Amino acid sequence: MEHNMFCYQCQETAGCAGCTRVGVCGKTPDVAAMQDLLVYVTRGLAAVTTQLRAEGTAVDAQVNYLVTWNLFVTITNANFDKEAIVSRIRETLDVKQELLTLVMDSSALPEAAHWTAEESAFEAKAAQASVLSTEDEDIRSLRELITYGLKGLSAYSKHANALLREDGEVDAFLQRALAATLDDSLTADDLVALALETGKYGVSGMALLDKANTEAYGNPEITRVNIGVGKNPGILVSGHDLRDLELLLEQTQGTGVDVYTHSEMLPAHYYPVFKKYPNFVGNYGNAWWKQKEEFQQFNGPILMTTNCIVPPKDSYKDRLYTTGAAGYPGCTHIGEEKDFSALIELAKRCAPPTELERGEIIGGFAHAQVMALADKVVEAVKSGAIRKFVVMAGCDGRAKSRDYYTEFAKALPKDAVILTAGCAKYKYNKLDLGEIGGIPRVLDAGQCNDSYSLAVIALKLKEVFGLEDINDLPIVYNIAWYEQKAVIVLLSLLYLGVKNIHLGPTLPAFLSPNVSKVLVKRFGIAGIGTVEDDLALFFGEKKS
Ligand code: SF4
Ligand code: SF3
Repeated sequence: MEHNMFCYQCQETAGCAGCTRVGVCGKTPDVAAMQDLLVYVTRGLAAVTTQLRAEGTAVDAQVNYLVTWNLFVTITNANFDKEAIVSRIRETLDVKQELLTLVMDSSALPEAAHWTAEESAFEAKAAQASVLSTEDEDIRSLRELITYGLKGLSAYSKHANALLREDGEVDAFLQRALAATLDDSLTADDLVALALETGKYGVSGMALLDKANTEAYGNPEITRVNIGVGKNPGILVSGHDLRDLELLLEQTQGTGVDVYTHSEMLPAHYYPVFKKYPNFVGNYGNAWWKQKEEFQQFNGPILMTTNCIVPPKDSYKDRLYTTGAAGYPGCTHIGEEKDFSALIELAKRCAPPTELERGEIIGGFAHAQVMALADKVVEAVKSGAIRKFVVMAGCDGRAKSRDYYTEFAKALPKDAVILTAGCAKYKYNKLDLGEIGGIPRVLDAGQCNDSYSLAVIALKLKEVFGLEDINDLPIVYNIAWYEQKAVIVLLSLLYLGVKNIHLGPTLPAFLSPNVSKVLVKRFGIAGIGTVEDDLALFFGEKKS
């Protein structure tokens, strides 16, 4: 069958199989083609840098940034701007050709390492660089599983880089693994091993970002975040980049413009350093997929620092700005000088945000805060006041089937505590689920990358309880996924030995039947069922 495009990297892919006409996310075939080509030339660049390292030649940090930035651009809902993507392809080809001259032995390099062309040839080449160009479905599945994990890892690396933190080993692995997805000599077993190794570096990448964030902004602490609005005009910041938020807060001081977080930026409120800004008012709205209504009602400028962008309505498109890896055609992109004055000036002419709701949500339960409460937590577990923790981290999305997570949270036994991170939390973080002995029943560690905190908490509890196996803890995993950052979180958990993870609302379309079988057999990965059945499975009982 003729396809206009092929993409199956996210949970909302058409028919749980692949977007072939246009992306459910709004990605058009021409943008999809340039994203495919960007991934292809980045794989080629990674093959060159991997060879250079093998020959003992150092690779410049700027090249590492180029690789991670390129992959980040191709994450679901990050960048819809064809021109921006084409210019990254050109830059990558230039850098690659220059580095190629330093390679001593280029005989084993794949075709992608050598390929270069004028822009007029990009479209034809993109068609050959499609995901479907790998014919064996299991090899394709594993190559894409690794690639999507690396995209997630790139996003987290880039955030750490923004805070002047880097890990050369993570970058070297990332490029080696990306290059390996071009290697036809690798078997399915080799690629399964590489996927797990990707998880290992996923843990390192998230640890690096955790260190970068906490050193820059302090350890997250229990915080009540206002979800109402004030009387001043405001700027709404979405995405995951805390450094962008910090710069915006600096630049808005004394301007009379307030700053609100949206979706994955909510956890910024939990960090001590951000609390010192008097105009950092609260969180507005919900997870990314509700932005069409909520951005319209916000009335002021919106800054998207990363994914997730929904193609904007005309009614607010001129108020939508992008920065970093994010982009949308027709929306102003703020460059690396991070001059936000245009947003501030626009905000001053805008009405204050329309109130959506009132109240507060509580969060800030990253690893240091939970460990500060360790005695209380351990006591509650020992006494039976807390029977189980349910990790419900991950992504939210627009699929109706995701109501499952709200219903599941509501129906949980009253002695169960939810551990969460990522925008999945919006499915239940405004419910009144109460607390157990002063411990709220929803413990929000932060953004999706802060799933690392949940792993640290699990490992610490394992130590405290003197257990041999992380799976002996009273913790079950019911994770929601949408885009590729969730893939690196999943691979990281698998690397840490976590078994029996439930993944929903549907299993990834990019897992072939055989690859799924391996994941089921080795790790007990499963989908979700009905709320009742899953409660029975996790707790051995029906609804409470
Ligand atoms: Fe489809 Fe998801 Fe790819 Fe968008 S990112 S084109 S929705 S699979
Ligand atoms: Fe959400 Fe896009 Fe994944 Fe960072 S903002 S968790 S979906």
